[in-house]
Amino acid sequence: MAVTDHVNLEQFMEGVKKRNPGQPEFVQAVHEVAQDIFEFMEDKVEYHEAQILRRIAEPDRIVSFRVCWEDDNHNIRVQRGWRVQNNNAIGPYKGGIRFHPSVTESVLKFLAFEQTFKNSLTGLPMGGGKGGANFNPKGKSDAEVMRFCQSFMTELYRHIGPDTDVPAGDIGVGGREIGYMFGQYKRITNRWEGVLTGKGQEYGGSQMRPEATGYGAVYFLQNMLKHQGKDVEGHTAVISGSGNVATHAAEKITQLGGKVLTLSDSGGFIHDPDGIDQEKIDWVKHLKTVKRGRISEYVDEFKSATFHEGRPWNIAADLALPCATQNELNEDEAKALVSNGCKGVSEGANMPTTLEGVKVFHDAKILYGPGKAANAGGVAVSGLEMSQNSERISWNHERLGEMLTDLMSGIHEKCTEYGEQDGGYVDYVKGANIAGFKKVADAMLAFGVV
Ligand code: NDP
Ligand code: 2IT
Repeated sequence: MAVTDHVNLEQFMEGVKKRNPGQPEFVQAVHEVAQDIFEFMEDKVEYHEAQILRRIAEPDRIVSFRVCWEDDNHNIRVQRGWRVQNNNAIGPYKGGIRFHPSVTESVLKFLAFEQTFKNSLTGLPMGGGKGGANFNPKGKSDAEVMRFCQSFMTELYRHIGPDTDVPAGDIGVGGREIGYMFGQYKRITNRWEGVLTGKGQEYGGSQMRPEATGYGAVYFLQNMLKHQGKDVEGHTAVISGSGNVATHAAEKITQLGGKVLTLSDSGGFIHDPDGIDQEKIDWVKHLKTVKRGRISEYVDEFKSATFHEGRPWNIAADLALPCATQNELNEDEAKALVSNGCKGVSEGANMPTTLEGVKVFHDAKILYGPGKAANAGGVAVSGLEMSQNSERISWNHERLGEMLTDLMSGIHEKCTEYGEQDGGYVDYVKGANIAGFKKVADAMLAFGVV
């Protein structure tokens, strides 16, 4: 076939499925992007000729490795670790590390693929990567988590570096795990350098990184609402998750005068009709990061709330922020949100809504901010942490807060540039996909065939 006889979307997706058997999450993420990019590329022969989308959907490199560690009962345990380096056209690979039993190569490939577009949207020089292991930190002692992190880094260190690949946190990886991994990297290499972000304040971390993803997802929502002349104030919100992203999203919704009704974890959700105010959010943060407890314990402490199995999307609210994990909001749940009057959805998590669920939001023409735009505040502040480490400087909380709000407004603007439809409705998925793709694609064109 001549290069200009380019394949259509269906043929492209057939190829992706064939080359990635048993990897449904990766195929789903590529499909969501390819739908928009094929339309965008229709009259752009140079992208077809250079096979740009095909190249972005083929990770530059995947490293997979054995992670051995000893538990407190002296049993030898074996896990599998990965780093997926998807694309470094516009900067060093950058993206989180996830420790969760559900981690597979497919999950990490979808996350690294999404990260490539997300990082491009921030406007900062960062490529896309993701890593992790099928390790379950739940119920493990600090000493076990430390030994696991050290063993993980003993292999990972040779594949990363401040100008090569800069990991950070994600599900199951927070301040504690980043500390253990940074300590091991430094010990092996004898170098203090900004190789990880999300570090503690004492050793080069950004003052705003813990809050950045959740706050950013709310700023993105605020931008979407403002575009329609509305605001967060006076609105109710349902939020899933109770980790880093969910608690900080709840905090910012509350600060802006909204009322948060739910939080969740893998055991179920709590519904507090009185609202989850700052005092309750602080209690949840302590429960999750210090006591490492379950969200069901909330109802023992706060009598206004009830605990339910399942997910919170049937609770009526004006706004919804899925902040737990992928595919946690399906078609029926999307329909329930819409019929209960939901006006806006902002994704703190990565790909939390199924493709069918996204269609429901688009058909109903409600505001829908996809993760790669809405949750980009986290990696954006990671980018600022990288700059601070390279320059040996430190910005304060206030300055970083201004930078984060500017970054989120900038991402919103890029989405509207490419996503605004006739009649004024903004397709934020299309806007994010095209704006994110274009920068990476143009850089790749400049490099020739590599
Ligand atoms: P945390 O580990 O801090 O919290 C994860 C939360 O999601 C917990 O409440 C957890 O419940 C819940 N959860 C995880 N897996 C499942 C599951 N399979 N079913 C139901 N609930 C689940 O992670 P983060 O808050 O950092 O990450 C949440 C989401 O945000 C992820 O999709 C992540 O990729 C995304 N994200 C994170 C960023 C960051 O800066 N941290 C940046 C951008 C996106 P439980 O305790 O029961 O496991
Ligand atoms: O999904 C994500 O953007 C993250 N987990 C954060 C990545 C980062 O490098 O800060």
